[in-house]
Amino acid sequence: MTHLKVINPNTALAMTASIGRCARAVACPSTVVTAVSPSMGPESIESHYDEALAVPGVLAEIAAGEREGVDGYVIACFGDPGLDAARELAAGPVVGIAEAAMHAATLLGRGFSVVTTLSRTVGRAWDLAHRYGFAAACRGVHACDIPVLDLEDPAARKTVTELCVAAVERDGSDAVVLGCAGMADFAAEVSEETGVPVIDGVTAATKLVESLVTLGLRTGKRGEYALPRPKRYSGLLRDFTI
Ligand code: 2AL
Repeated sequence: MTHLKVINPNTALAMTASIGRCARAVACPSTVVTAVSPSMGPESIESHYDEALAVPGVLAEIAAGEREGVDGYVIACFGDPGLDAARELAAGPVVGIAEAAMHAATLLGRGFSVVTTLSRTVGRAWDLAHRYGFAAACRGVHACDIPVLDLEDPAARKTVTELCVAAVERDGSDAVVLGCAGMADFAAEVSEETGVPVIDGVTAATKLVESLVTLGLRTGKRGEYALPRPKRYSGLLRDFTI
């Protein structure tokens, strides 16, 4: 049995439930998927401030997962908050949804478009495309200007779908990457309307982590991703002392 922990770094529990359903829909029958939100943090992540303050909650969930013997983790927010720090804490693989979706997109076509939430998140998506080595394949990042928690509204699905169709046309893309975990259940519909593969990072990261665990591959612990050196943490962060 493989135990995967899918961490929604925001505290919106309805979104966590939807993320869990999407991950379970693609996981093998022998894989147990636990979907969680941290006990502290922002209710949605759509700024650098939100992202920075989401990271302690994500790391607390990774630390708890290590005590529970979790085999691998998905960080289910498109900014991939705390990814490197999570890898330092975890023995098993940790994959972010932006990272997984961009990797998958480049296996399916030459160029992809990202459709994200607010305009202010466009820069972060580009930062990640550069970081992961996919800046040349990323043909455009487009914002629907719908806040994360409003994606549940049925009208949002239509707006996102229309933007994806326009993005494929404008960018000449071969694939679309959905830029928010709140769009996880949009992929089939958007794919039908655009006629191109549409990658939701939650499902892509779930299958990627599951594959790495099946292959017996774990996070490299020799250097940068070794457990952090023990030291005191003070104030609100005192419980983060290793
Ligand atoms: C996200 C996401 O995936 N979860 C969240 O709270 N914010 N991404 C985004 N582009 O706004």
